[in-house]
Amino acid sequence: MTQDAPSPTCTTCPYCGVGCGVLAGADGSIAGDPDHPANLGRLCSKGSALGETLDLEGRLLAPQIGGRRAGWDEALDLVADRFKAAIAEHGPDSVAFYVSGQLLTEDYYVANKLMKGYMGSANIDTNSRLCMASSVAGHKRAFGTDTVPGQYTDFETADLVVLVGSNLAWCHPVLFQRLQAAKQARPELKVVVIDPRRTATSNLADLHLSIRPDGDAAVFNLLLAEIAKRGLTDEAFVAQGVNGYDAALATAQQTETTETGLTAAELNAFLEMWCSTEKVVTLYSQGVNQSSCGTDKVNAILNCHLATGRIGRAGMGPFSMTGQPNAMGGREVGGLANMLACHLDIENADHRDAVQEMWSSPTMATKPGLKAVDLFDACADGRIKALWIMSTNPVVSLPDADKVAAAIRVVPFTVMTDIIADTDTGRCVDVLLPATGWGEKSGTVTNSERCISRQRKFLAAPGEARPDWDIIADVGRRMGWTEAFDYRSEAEVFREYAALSALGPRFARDFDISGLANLTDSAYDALSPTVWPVPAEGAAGGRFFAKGGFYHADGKAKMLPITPPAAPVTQVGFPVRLNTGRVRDHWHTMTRTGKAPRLGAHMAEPYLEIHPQDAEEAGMGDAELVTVSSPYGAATLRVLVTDRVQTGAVFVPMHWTDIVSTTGRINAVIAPVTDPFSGQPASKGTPVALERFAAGWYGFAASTEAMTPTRPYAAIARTKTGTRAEVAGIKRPSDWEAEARSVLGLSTGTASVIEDPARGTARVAITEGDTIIGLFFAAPSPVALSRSHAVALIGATEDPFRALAGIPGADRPDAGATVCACFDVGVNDLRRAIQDGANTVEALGACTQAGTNCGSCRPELQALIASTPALKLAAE
Ligand SMILES: Nc1nc2c(c(=O)[nH]1)N[C@H]1C(S)=C(S)[C@@H](COP(=O)(O)OP(=O)(O)OC[C@H]3O[C@@H](n4cnc5c(=O)[nH]c(N)nc54)[C@H](O)[C@@H]3O)O[C@H]1N2
Ligand SMILES: Nc1nc2c(c(=O)[nH]1)N[C@H]1C(S)=C(S)[C@@H](COP(=O)(O)OP(=O)(O)OC[C@H]3O[C@@H](n4cnc5c(=O)[nH]c(N)nc54)[C@H](O)[C@@H]3O)O[C@H]1N2
Ligand code: SF4
Ligand SMILES: [Mo]
Repeated sequence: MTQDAPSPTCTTCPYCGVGCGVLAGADGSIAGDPDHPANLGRLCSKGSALGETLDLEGRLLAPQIGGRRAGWDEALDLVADRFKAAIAEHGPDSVAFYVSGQLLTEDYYVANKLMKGYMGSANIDTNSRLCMASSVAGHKRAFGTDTVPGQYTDFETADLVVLVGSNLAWCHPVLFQRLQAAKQARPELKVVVIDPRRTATSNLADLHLSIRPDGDAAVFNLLLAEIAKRGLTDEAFVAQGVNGYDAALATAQQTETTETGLTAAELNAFLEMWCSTEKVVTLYSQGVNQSSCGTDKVNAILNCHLATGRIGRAGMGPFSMTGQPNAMGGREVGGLANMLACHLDIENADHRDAVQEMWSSPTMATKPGLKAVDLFDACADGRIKALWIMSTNPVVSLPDADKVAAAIRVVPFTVMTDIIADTDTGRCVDVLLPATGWGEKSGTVTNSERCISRQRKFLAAPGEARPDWDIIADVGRRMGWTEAFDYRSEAEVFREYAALSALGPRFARDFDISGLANLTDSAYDALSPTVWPVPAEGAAGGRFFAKGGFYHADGKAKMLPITPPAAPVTQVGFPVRLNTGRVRDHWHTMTRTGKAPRLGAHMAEPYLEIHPQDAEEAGMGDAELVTVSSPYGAATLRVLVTDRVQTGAVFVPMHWTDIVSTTGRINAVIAPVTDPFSGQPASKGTPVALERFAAGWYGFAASTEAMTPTRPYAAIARTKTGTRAEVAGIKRPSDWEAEARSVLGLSTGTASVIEDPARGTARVAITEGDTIIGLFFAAPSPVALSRSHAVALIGATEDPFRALAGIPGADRPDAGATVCACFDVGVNDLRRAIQDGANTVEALGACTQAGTNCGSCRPELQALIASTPALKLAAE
């Protein structure tokens, strides 16, 4: 008898805030869920590669205390005792949780209840402070609550989509693809990108505004003034539902075009498009939020939508794009130190009392807790005696990151729950607790359009790992609160939370999912994607604010007078502005995407984008190394000369850690400057100095072994057969074979060496029998050779000297750096195909397969097609 293959599990992608539905097979097969409203079957490169990240290598599989393996009882008793002791001796504000928008709603809910209602402090903050806090603060100032009014379909039905500080093509690829498809179907749909930098996203734009850094508020102030000038104010909407119009306009009218960094023609083109199009969506992301004036930028944008009444109707409205899979859910359950669950306010005694009553809790935090940056300051100065970090890696992601590492070590007792054994933060803590990861745990997440989706389990828990909510609840019980934390399933947690949300309407708040409070276990299991609100009675989902109905006490919204910063922040001695962000195929601190060889192949090392003029002035050549420093710290990175960035500004990705690089952890350099309203770090604008790194030699290595970063410059990436490394040193070694073996992590095998002392080059191959197990290339200048070819030779049968030739033979053309991660298609193959006549993305796909699976590389394919003839012209 044949057995049917088990049907795949319907779940949700654990990466970005688009929140795509995934069909996951127990065999690790991954496909997009055609029935999920966020993605309708599509997945991007990261989502498609999820199967490659599920292996157990590197996983934390048992609790550890001080580096030794411990049992759960011992570890959790210790956590409970130490938190209890700290509270008894130093009061509730001596303890803290630092949590994450990657926790599931159920995890988040239990952590928040334990800290705010039982330990009695609001010292629970989340990495969403680094991500969404300015949007939250801006929403609350304007709407009275943290509401995202719109829906994804608005991008498709709009006539103008303005992307502000968003690299949607790389960071929210599936939503970008939806926008791109809509534009293709309806070319009258126009796209504007506002970003100082040219990106894969700006390739789609009809207009790219390369504004002065932090020039956003000035642009939207000028827009508000223009709206008034043209008589486009929606008088009725404003009269009925908006306060503050006159003051906001009067301040906006003070703004000068020069404050934007744009020419009058560029600015006018934008004003004309916005003013002449009713259906406008303005999407904003980290270029807006991560700024010392982030909250003001948000309100400058909201002002324009409020003045015109272009909000909450199909195809129009402001849209704050969330980053993490459950950034939105965290905001709903009160993950931020200044919020209570269900969008209630910690500073409102009625709200507090009502939540306390529902929780039957012995105590309740009465004032906001410490925000992330302040929280780690309090660790450093000894105020925090016990700290628990969950599902975030602050030694990589917080600003002034070296100080954060030191601060964690100051705290007398520290715990971290993670899925990975060795992380930058894990190296600083006393107790490590193993969590189940994506595929092994179950619960809910909320995406950018307020859609609640289920993450479902399709794999067994590895080792002794347990779900986060279960670990937190266990500690609650061990601290003596047995009944309050007696949860037996995530469904039970969810029901309690949904019931609590009935407080939303009682206090005239937007968040209400009380209609889900009575879900049976099986109904919870089967829950299909659901947009909130879900009231106990009446219709669910939809948009907010089309007819007003805001959440300030008088039911009105508020426009705010915004004064843009006079000039971008500068500092004597640090003349360059450091902007940071993301790359297409990595997720944050790489603990998961770093495992997938095809994702590592897109960008294999940390880099710094610098304008050709600046590079020339600093005497820096492409592919050399540069040390970037601020008063806080330094990092050394590969130079990438490009006019995508403005002069005086450089861009560095945030992903590299001490685990995979010696000097790539850029947040050591970032200043701990925060927005005054939201407390969100200004991660996009640190004044820095640049200095060419005086490398005596550069090297490339590929090995069957797991290499570790050990040289003055080193960056390691996973390959299908082991690892690859970019390295550099100061003093040229005298024994290249020994150097190669040390870098490659190979003490056995036969070495074949080709040295050219006159040119300072060396090439070493290590073989075992006929098999190449290691290759090492060194030169006094950046090593030019086909990386993809060298990597492909590891584990292959090949003559070592032929391998060392490094230049592929005629039978093996060099594919070049990976562009399409799904089918491993390199840039050289693509250029050849373009020269052979494949001059559309579709034609390229037909002959190379590139871009035909997840589609994440399509913007790059488009750019390659555009640049290939341009290169020829430049040579003429
Ligand atoms: N591939 C990938 N995707 C991700 C993530 C990831 O790690 N990798 N992380 C997810 C998370 S948590 C988040 S928060 C989102 C972030 O998504 P995005 O916000 O789209 O990503 P970033 O690259 O951080 O920053 C966006 C852009 O802001 C620009 N910018 C810098 N300064 C300014 C300014 O003053 N004004 C304007 N207008 N723009 C400016 C930068 O040049 C950059 O291109 O991505 C999510 N998606
Ligand atoms: N310079 C600069 N810095 C930035 C940013 C920037 O643009 N520039 N962006 C900021 C933003 S927007 C964000 S969101 C942050 C992100 O920064 P982080 O949150 O620090 O980054 P992640 O790598 O996502 O960390 C998640 C951790 O949780 C672990 N993990 C995964 N699944 C689970 C699970 O189910 N349970 C538990 N307990 N652990 C799990 C992972 O192994 C990893 O260690 O970085 C911020 N920092
Ligand atoms: S766009 Fe990509 S990373 Fe984001 S949820 Fe969808 S598949 Fe995951
Ligand atoms: Mo984020």
